[in-house]
Amino acid sequence: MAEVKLYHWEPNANSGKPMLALVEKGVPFASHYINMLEFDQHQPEYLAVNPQGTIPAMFHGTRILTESTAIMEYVDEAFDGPALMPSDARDRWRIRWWMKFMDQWLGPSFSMIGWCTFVGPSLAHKSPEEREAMIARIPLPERRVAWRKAMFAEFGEEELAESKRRIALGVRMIEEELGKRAYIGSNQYSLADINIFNSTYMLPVGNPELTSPELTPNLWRWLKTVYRRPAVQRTWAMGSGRFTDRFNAIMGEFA
Ligand SMILES: N[C@@H](CCC(=O)N[C@@H](CS)C(=O)NCC(=O)O)C(=O)O
Repeated sequence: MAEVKLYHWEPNANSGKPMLALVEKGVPFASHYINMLEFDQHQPEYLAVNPQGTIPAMFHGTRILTESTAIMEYVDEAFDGPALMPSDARDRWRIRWWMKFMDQWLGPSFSMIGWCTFVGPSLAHKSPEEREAMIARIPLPERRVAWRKAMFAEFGEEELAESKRRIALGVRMIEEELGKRAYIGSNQYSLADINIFNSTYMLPVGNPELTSPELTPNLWRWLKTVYRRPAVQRTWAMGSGRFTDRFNAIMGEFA
């Protein structure tokens, strides 16, 4: 079998999606940790893999794949193991609807809040000159804008308020969806669950005002079910630091 090599950061958001899909399918892979906070993703060695300088990226043999959701679909189709898409056309459509919703509308809001409260402050120890030099190496103009805002605390009040509005609304929508069926988009665990879990698994500690057994019983039941999956636990055990610590703290509640 051709070797699979995954370039990823922590099991979180976009990096976590292909990690979790590979582990669910039982596909062995070589893990290349990219330290996003040290800007490994903008070093020439990684730009040779993905010239956009974003993670994740995956090699399957000599084939290189980018875009986290598209990689998950590839993983599901290219390898044996449990199917991560149902066979019913309407279920497949719902799953794709939810993944698009997360990737285009809700995910960027989670990301903005995370960059404002965690990613930016993690680089506060670097001098302004060092930060400017890091920004200058970023290939995508839109990522330069995001990094500048994070590093120099320049996110505007209006855009932060809009992200918070989207998160509150998104949580309500997921709660309603999970009142209709066992998982997101269908009655079987699928790529939509992997996609959405990667951005919502921290809600119990990050947004307890939005997510609790009382406020969102369906979402709570789903989080507990997904946290308990062996592949999910194996994936988060591959992480380091704050993300895995938080995962383990919440897992403690769900055990
Ligand atoms: N649409 C891309 C987005 C990739 C992306 O922006 N990843 C973030 C990490 S979650 C990243 O690489 N950030 C580092 C940077 O922008 O320098 C995907 O889904 O793979």
